[in-house]
Amino acid sequence: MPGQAVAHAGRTGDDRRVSDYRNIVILTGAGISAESGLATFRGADGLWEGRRVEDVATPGAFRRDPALVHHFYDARRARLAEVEPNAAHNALARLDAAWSGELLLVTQNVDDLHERAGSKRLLHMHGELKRGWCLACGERFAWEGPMGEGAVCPDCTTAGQVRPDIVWFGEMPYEMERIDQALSRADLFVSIGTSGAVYPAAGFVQTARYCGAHCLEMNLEPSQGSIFFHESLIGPAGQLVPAWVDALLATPTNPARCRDRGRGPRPSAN
Ligand code: BV8
Repeated sequence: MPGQAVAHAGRTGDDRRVSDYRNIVILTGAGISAESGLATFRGADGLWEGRRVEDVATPGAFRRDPALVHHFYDARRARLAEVEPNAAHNALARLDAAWSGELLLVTQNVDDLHERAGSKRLLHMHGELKRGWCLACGERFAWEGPMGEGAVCPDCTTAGQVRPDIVWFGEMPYEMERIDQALSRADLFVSIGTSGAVYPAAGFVQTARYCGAHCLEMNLEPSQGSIFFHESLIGPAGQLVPAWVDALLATPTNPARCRDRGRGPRPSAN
């Protein structure tokens, strides 16, 4: 497997064989879209570079200066037309199509590269650039092109009350019950291209581990939560993820050893 492997030996949950995995939860961050040409948040040319998060990604910022916030998100939405999913996105879509067990891909990203690669069992916990939310009627809807302050709601036709359907700091991420349910059933938790700086996403590894999952991260550098992972593969996602998916799909799952969640302890190995 390319990339430098750092195994944190002797932690519970690492006695698993690949063939034991049935239920998988994958978390992705901005790092998985970096090789497609999308800026990350904290990198050198990071999205937050020169901008205070508070000025563009909080409800307060939108009340204070909606034009600035719309400009920030309109530019990112327009950029999507100039980029394509990369080998890491495509590999996860392949896994989604081939994996017979449970699989949930939770992305912090608001870009549309996972779905353009073909991932189906996917949820955007921080919203999507290509969706809008009308604060007048509460409706949410697909949105293409610039939004701007004068945007008209396609449902109630109110003008000027449409905001990006994106989770800003201080706002509750989407589908947290569904995510917690999947984490509690996971045999394998995989984190790809995220710095582990933002909660509640940064806490998923602890929840998954606590529930007995084997935890693996693939990242260009150890994340802030690296200590909680059983394994860290350090390198570019575009290389690590396809090789990891190939290895996983090449391993016949051993249903006998798979943990039937909630139906008694897993049969002993020997
Ligand atoms: C909430 C949408 C309350 C907007 C985003 C506990 C402790 C401390 C603070 C908190 C806490 N709980 C809550 C908070 C506050 C806050 C928070 O976490 N603050 C941080 C800064 C300390 N959290 C919140 O406000 C959350 N809401 O808690 O609500 C609540 C609770 C209950 C009920 C009601 C309310 C909401 C947070 C969501 C904010 N919205 N995104 C937008 O996109 O514009 S967060 C945004 O930043 C992203 O979605 C993502 O989550 C985060 C960025 O992180 P990454 O994606 O990891 O990107 P980053 O650049 O940091 O790292 C990239 C990584 O990739 C690097 O490690 C790099 O090495 C690697 N990499 C780069 N290239 C590659 C690569 N890896 C592999 N291959 C490569 N090629």
